[in-house]
Amino acid sequence: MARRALITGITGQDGSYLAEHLLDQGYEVWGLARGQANPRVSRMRKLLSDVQVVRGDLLDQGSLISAVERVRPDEVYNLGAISFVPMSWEQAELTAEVTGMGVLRMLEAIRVCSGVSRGAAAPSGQIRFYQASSSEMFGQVTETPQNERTAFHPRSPYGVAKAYGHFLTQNYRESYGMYAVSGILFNHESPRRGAEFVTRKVSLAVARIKLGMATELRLGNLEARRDWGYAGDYVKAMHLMLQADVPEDYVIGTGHMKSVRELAEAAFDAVGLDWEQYVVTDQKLHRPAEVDLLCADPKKARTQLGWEPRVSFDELVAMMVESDLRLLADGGDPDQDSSWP
Ligand code: NAP
Ligand code: F7E
Repeated sequence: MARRALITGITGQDGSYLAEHLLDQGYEVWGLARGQANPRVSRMRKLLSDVQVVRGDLLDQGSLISAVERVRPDEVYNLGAISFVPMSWEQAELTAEVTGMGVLRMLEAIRVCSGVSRGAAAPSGQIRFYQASSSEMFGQVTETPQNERTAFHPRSPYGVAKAYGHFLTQNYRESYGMYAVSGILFNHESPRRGAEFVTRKVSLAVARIKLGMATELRLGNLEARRDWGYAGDYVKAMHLMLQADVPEDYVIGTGHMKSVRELAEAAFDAVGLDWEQYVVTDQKLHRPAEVDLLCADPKKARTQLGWEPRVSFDELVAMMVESDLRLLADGGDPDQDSSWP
């Protein structure tokens, strides 16, 4: 019988790539989707017609229990979150509820449905749980590069909520013997990245400028440095983590960092334009507390899981710019559901 996976955050960037990867591996894939008329669900159904949808919301404990009872998954991937860092200052409580408490609700749904209790041995054939932790937990970094033992100093309500989810996942593993792990993923991008994140904001603006549809690109802090990789590579690490004999947490990244300035330069270069002619900096786009740099040490994932990123920074930037040029040239609107590449 096919193994069954339940993915929260199925309408997001990672949900789509993970679902494709698991379908390729022969899984029966279920996606948890919220809302009664969520346009992102219709968009997802068009791209991923083999994914089955179960309704649920990370804010609603009962809905998660019902979803786990209905799907009876072998593996649960908790990717659902408020994931845009600036929004976490504007809606800090909602971020805590979805990105933080949502992890507790999902773990409880699994615990209750599997009949796990304190002190008793975890049943065999238990549901394996993956939590989407984030390099944002490192925040104001205490060492570079960052590994699984680096201390956390989150700099946003998002980072704080992720740290709660991270420690809780570890706690359920230690308290109940549950197979529950976190992947501490560094920034990963793709043509399916939301338009609010800096890489996609840049690739869309470069495409618009090249096609004569825009004349400038407004950015915030150009000096921030990130370790950017390709989402299609990173979802493979999520799956590998749940296949390991022993449940452990892993850092996933490339080990190389670039600044936002270098990102803009590479993207404009890809279409033969000079970034300095078009980029305008805007103080309003700076954050109340910035994460100045993030750089992964992915040695543990390489040696224990055999995981390696395949797509380089330059290939990623070229892929995103080319995809947005095609999308806009074909009359697509990145904000409309049907235009998701
Ligand atoms: P994304 O594109 O922003 O997707 C977020 C998903 O969460 C969407 O499917 C959204 O569904 C869902 N969601 C929001 N509120 C929800 C709720 N109340 N109940 C259930 N689902 C809800 O994020 P992503 O880039 O794919 O990232 C996936 C996960 O990895 C997130 O947890 C993110 O925080 C984490 N992460 C991402 C990165 C990265 O660089 N991409 C790095 C580290 C960690 P709707 O369509 O209903 O809004
Ligand atoms: O910002 C700077 C900004 O919004 C990257 C999420 O997936 O990765 C992501 O979080 C950097 C920051 O991603 C603009 O100040 C400059 O330093 O693309 P971003 P993020 O905040 O790193 C982590 C790992 C996650 O877990 C999150 O869910 O770029 N920056 N100018 C800008 N950023 C944006 N968005 N827009 C600008 O105009």
